Amino acid sequence: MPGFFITLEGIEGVGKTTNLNYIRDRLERAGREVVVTREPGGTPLGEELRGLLLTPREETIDYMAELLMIFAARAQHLNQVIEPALQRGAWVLCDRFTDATFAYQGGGRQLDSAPVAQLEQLVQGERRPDLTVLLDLPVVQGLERARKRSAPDRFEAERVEFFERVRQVYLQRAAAEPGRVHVIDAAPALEVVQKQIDQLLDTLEKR
Ligand code: Z5A
Repeated sequence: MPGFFITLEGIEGVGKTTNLNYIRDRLERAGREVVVTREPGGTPLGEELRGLLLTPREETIDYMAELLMIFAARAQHLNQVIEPALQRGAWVLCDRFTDATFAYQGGGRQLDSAPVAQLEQLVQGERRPDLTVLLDLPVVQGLERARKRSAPDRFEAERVEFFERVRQVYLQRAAAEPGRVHVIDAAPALEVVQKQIDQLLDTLEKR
């Protein structure tokens, strides 16, 4: 039986990493093989590209160059990690995927969404996540959580308006694809957020 591809999305500090680990633990307890990975990254080449993308630098990275680096990492990640795992029946949990590209490069950077969609088709073919958990939180709250945790990277140094555009694109995508993208209110205490995640997983585990 083919595996199942779950992605976690949201602005910074919404709790993607925390909840990814929570989902992994629950699936493993249910006896599933789980592959946890992230974007940009997930392979040696992808992790090098991630370093280039996230590290603040003096030279401004051209937005199209940024987009192509993200899809270069994604091509490697899909072919080396995600597709083989899904083919052998594993559940893949990925911290961010192409919804992030529509949200950050399309929304945040204000690049036209057409090249993002073209690259999505070129790199992924028909592959899309089976389920996307969108953790939604007001921008100020997300940035507060992220900044308490570590120094800002090249994206986190952006202004609040940038993240407002990112959040809006995420919410638009959720509204356009309600069967795939499930919005979870990430504002309450972690136990309350995880109760919402449990309800979602209960429906999946019947599969
Ligand atoms: N990027 C892009 O531009 N285009 C793309 O296509 C892709 C990515 C794929 C790296 O992402 C950057 O790459 C990202 C977009 C860009 N921009 N940035 N920055 P990333 O996912 O590695 O980085 P991130 O979004 O900054 O993740 P994060 O800061 O690690 O946040 P998180 O994983 O969502 O949150 P967390 O670490 O689980 O939680 C943050 C803190 O909040 C932590 O102390 C938790 O204990 C706390 N927390 C979590 N939940 C709660 C609740 N419910 N209440 C209170 N406190 C909580």
